[in-house]
Amino acid sequence: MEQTLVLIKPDAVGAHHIGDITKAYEDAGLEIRAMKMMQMTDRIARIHYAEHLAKPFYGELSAFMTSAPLVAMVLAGENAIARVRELHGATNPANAAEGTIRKRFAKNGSENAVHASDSPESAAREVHIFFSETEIF
Ligand code: FUP
Repeated sequence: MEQTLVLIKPDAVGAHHIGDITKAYEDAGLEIRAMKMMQMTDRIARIHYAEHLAKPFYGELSAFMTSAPLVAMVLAGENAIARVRELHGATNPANAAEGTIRKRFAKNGSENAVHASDSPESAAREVHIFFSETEIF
């Protein structure tokens, strides 16, 4: 079964939406294979967001992601990568479809509640930034 890396970002953790967001995944039939609360460090941010390091918004993105705890998860299911991104909706909640997690819980296009891997290659890379093989069930 396909696996994907999800982060419930500091804004959604701070707004007490861990349960709502986790329920949306379970209601959609996705399986939680690993889960932990942690605080992202600058080093983890540089590795996780390597493709955005040179972008003008990187400083703001990194400051936000390291500001407070997040919840990291590995979700599994048929087409999990695409299905989770569909459940999340567009990056900016202003463009996200009704009922999606970002429409329901994101503040704006930067503090946008959740992250999910966008391809099998990024899922394989990102899962192992946050979890070792023995932490994934
Ligand atoms: P997504 O795949 O939906 O997480 O979106 P991107 O990979 O395009 O962007 C990664 C993260 O960078 C987003 F979650 C939010 C942040 N971002 C900004 O803060 N400002 C921008 O202008 C674009 C993205």
